[in-house]
Amino acid sequence: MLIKLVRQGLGSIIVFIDWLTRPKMIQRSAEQQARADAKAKSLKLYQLYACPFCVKTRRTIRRLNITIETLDVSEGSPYRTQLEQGGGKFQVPCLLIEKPGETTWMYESAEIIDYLNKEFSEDALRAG
Ligand SMILES: N[C@@H](CCC(=O)N[C@@H](CS)C(=O)NCC(=O)O)C(=O)O
Repeated sequence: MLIKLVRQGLGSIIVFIDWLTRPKMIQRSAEQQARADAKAKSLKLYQLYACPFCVKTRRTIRRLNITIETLDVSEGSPYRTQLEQGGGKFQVPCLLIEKPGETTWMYESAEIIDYLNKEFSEDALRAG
């Protein structure tokens, strides 16, 4: 109970600091932004609002100026079950990457951030 309260308190502080220090969004040409928006549609982020690793991942998403659907996996949420069954374990953040004929459940914030930075770089977007 106490641990849960401390966790929630720390989580709220992290979210507040994140809000105060929001990263600047990169700007693209309209054409490149349309490519980025289309590409981001194949992604979903399973997450918890106040989880520090999720905050870190959402900061990258904001900086990259993309919209990725976020699915909250709080207790009782159907997305929690989806994550456990699809990805094989309960851990957030987890990025679901859906490509024709291929589904990937990517865990580990560092790996997700690295993937997003590469996929949404100007060069990758130009290459299509
Ligand atoms: N090394 C992982 C750590 C992620 C992590 O510890 N996430 C916590 C939430 S902040 C979690 O999902 N814990 C599993 C649980 O609570 O059962 C990362 O960087 O993504």
